[in-house]
Amino acid sequence: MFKKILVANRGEIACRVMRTAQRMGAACVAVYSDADARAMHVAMADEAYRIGPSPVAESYLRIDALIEAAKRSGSEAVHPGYGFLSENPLFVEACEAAGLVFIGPPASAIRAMGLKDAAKRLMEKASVPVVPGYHGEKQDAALLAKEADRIGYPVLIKARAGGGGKGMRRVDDPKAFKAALEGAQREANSSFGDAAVLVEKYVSKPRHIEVQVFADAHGNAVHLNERDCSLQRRHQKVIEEAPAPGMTGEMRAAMGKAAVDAALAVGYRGAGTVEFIVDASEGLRADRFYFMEMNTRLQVEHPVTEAITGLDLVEWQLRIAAGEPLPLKQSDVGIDGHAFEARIYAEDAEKGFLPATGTLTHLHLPVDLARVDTGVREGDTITPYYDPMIAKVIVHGASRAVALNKLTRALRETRAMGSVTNVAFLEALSRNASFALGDVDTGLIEREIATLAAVPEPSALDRAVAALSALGLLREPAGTDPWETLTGWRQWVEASQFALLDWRGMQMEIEVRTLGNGRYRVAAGRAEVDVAVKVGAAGVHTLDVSGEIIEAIVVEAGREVGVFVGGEAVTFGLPDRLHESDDSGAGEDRVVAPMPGLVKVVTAKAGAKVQKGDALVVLEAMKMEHTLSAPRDGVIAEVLVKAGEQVQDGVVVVRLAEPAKG
Ligand code: MV4
Repeated sequence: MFKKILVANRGEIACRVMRTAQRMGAACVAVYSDADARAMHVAMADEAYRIGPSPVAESYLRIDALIEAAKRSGSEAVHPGYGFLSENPLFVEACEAAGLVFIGPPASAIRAMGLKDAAKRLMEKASVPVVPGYHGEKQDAALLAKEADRIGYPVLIKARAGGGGKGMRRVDDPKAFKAALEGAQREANSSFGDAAVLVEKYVSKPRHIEVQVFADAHGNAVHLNERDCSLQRRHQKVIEEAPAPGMTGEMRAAMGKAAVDAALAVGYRGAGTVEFIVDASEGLRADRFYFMEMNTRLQVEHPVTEAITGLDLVEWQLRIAAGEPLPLKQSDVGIDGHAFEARIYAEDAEKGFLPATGTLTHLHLPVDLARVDTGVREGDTITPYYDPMIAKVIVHGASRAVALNKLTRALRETRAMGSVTNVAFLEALSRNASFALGDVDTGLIEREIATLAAVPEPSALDRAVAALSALGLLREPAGTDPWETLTGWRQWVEASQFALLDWRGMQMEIEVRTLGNGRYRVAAGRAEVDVAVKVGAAGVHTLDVSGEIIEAIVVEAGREVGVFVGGEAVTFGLPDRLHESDDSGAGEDRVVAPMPGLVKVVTAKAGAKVQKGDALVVLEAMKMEHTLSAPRDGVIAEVLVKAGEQVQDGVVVVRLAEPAKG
């Protein structure tokens, strides 16, 4: 077994690989970019090396820097994780040239599976079922149109160098073929630098079922059953499960054999996944699955396979890379129960799943109910440089229904503040009726996105609890002196107090009338709520609302308060009244970042005279540029940021000198 392994990745997969490697007695070397200098995977490692600035092209994709770090650290092997260089044959060859063991397949296998058309030709030779279609080298339009007629409409045009659905065109009518072909070729050329396409019969009601395979260096190969990844949105997997609902033993054996044949056909070694598309229009049938592609890496969703087999797939990778034979024979591989994985992302489901950023001012993950693979901790910042994954929640149960119920409970227990997340969307999806029945297909999310992504207005109780928190009424009494417990903003009107809350830019004034003995009458808009509160520790309080006893978790983090009641999660902002009521215009002495982002340009200079509207700082956020301008004429007192820095929303970037008196 290796004594020292360099993990050429970041985030949750780097942590996950290190967990197994360290358990097996190997020292782990982490690599990090500037943005990751204090990241969790660096903290977990036995040693760590900086590989460059934050952008991936200057760090995690820098083959020379990674090889250099491996040599300097005396690593024997390199684990690539997934994404980044994990399927780059040049990286494999660079490792081997440097005398390092690449923990993964040979470069030849990666190349063989790299182009869809060649891969499909190879699979046909290995008698692996492929979608009826044309995968040839010839690309003239007339031939492709003739092939489409032979195949029979509807057909799908695909980029041979494509992946994840990019460059795909469905064609239902022969008259539309030429235009669709030209569009697909243009997109393929611009996205992949390769305009070649293949034409396939369109598989109706497609399900994505993939088979985990392992092969060693001694000619052995096994499969570790299948995973169903049909719950996708724009070709991004959202929730994965194993085994596939509706799978029969006969079909599992047929798909498993096909996957093993595919691996053997390319001289595979290590962990791989053979992706099939299944025509589920008449349920799952053993004669309706077709090879799509082979992923020559460990996949994000591998934990659901681990959950139902009881195996550690990273341990298998390390053992096989060290020359050991497969730990099990096919007959030893079993299935126990059912597992789901939900991917928690910093993304805004209501804004087309736009990636979000932010500092996780509060993060509570359901570690009591689920396996949680994460690469971030409370207080860490999700930056725009990398995939905004926060964690993977993996649950297991004796049956699919038990496991799905556990997934819903685990998602209800998940709390995050400081960045928008997709947790509410995932929880709604886990409770979707079709999904619960196992009636999954790749179009489910798109069909039901409106309800799944809807963000409900805060209830009157949510607003009441937030108001009590904002007024400091949920803090355990600090002492006997009433001034000690005077916290937060309050306007004393006889027996009434007012809290100002902000929810998604909408401000609301909430009146709280103290009735004594922990009882309050709260006027939240048109609704009035009578609530008795038993203040608990660590933000966990017990509410009595007209006789109903409800637990409320309340998290105060900076200028936000998170209210988690009855499975609903709502975050309110606490506007700074002082800033608001200030009439000296002092509020206009500061230019603040309106959202988290990257400082791209700083034109402001201390001492310079500026006019209202002059550009001072350009921020890049959400893949767009935002210019922060001077709020008034004046003189710049202080420039507080530099180009290249990350800033959170609300951070002061420029301060103007106080206007001259008089
Ligand atoms: C298909 C298909 C229907 N017929 N091929 C999407 C990306 C890549 N994984 C292959 N994809 C598809 N290929 C034929 N001949 C439908 C899809 C497809 C899909 C497949 C699996 C999971 C999700 C999907 C979402 C949209 C389209």
